[in-house]
Amino acid sequence: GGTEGSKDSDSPNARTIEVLQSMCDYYSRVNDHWRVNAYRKGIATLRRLNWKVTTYEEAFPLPDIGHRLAQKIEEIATTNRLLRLEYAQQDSVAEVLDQFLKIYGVGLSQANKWISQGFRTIEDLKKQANLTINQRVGIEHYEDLNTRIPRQEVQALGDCVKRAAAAIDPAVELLIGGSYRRGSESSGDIDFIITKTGTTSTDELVPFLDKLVRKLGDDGFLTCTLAALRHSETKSQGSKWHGCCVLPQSDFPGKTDEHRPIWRRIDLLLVPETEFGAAVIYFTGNDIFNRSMRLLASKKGMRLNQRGLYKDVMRGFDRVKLSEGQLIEGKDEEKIFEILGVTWREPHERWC
Ligand code: DCP
Ligand code: MG
Ligand code: MN
Repeated sequence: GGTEGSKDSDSPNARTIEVLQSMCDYYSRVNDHWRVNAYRKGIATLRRLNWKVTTYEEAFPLPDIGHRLAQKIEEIATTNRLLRLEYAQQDSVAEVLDQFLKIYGVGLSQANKWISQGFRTIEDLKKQANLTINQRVGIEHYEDLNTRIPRQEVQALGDCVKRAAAAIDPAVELLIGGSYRRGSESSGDIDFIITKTGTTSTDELVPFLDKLVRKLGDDGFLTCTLAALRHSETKSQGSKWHGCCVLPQSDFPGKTDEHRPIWRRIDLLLVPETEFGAAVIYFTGNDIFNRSMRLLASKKGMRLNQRGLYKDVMRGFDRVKLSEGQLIEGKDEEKIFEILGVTWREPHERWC
């Protein structure tokens, strides 16, 4: 405490007290009440002394100082530090890092930057002025966006989107991919693949997406835009939209009790019909399954990406790609499996 602090600096055991107090603060944070109490008593004993305790043998006989505390006092007096405390501090930085990495859109470098600036909690970050708009969304809705979406709710959210889409253009097809298509009981987000018969380019679907996003925004279904990327900006990965949505109260599966609407992540991917099969494979995943499919294609002299399966891809040293090759199949998911010589795997079998 404050007044005791000024006394501590005069004590011959000032450094020992300081380190033990940090250890005590740590135990207090992890709710180890028994140790907090033991440390407080031991620290009180040291404060009353007018001589410096440097060895275990000197410390142990003192009131309220046991075997372990006496060892620590000797360690601090001889090395000026306490390894146990340093471990505890490292653990807590690792925990903070974990927490920061769970903020939507935050990577290792941003998380480390905040830690080096002294931020330790989500609350600390909330008070900080210069956050990007997306970081602010990730922080303000930290709990929501880290809560898995029950399958039933993915379905209900999907129905809202499909209803709005049908009102704009009934010929547009929407498929929920990702973990939902693999049959997961819960999902991290909702992934939509959007196409229309006869389309050969994403651009043909852009006006539809604009209308859909506007309508769902007006309905209060979409709550924020995190990224809206045009074809030209995604290195030909199609046009996509990332944002958040909430389920209208009236559509909540389950029913009666008051639900606070939970913010959910939603991704919308536009693909022309000619690329639909390859896009569905990609967006169904999982990521490890995707990697193994791509590797297989490359071993067979082909190339698979989210737009299609290509042949005659020329590769040089270290399998570096030299030419794009010729498109073999993009439209039909099953045909891509066939051409690759892979037995068809149902989406729920694609966890690896
Ligand atoms: N994907 C991929 N590689 C990445 C990211 C995504 O291959 N680095 C593919 C496979 C995923 C799909 O995109 O299954 C959707 O991405 P999500 O991040 O939404 O992952 P999931 O839907 O599989 O899981 P979650 O329930 O966490 O959303
Ligand atoms: Mg997903
Ligand atoms: Mn997603």
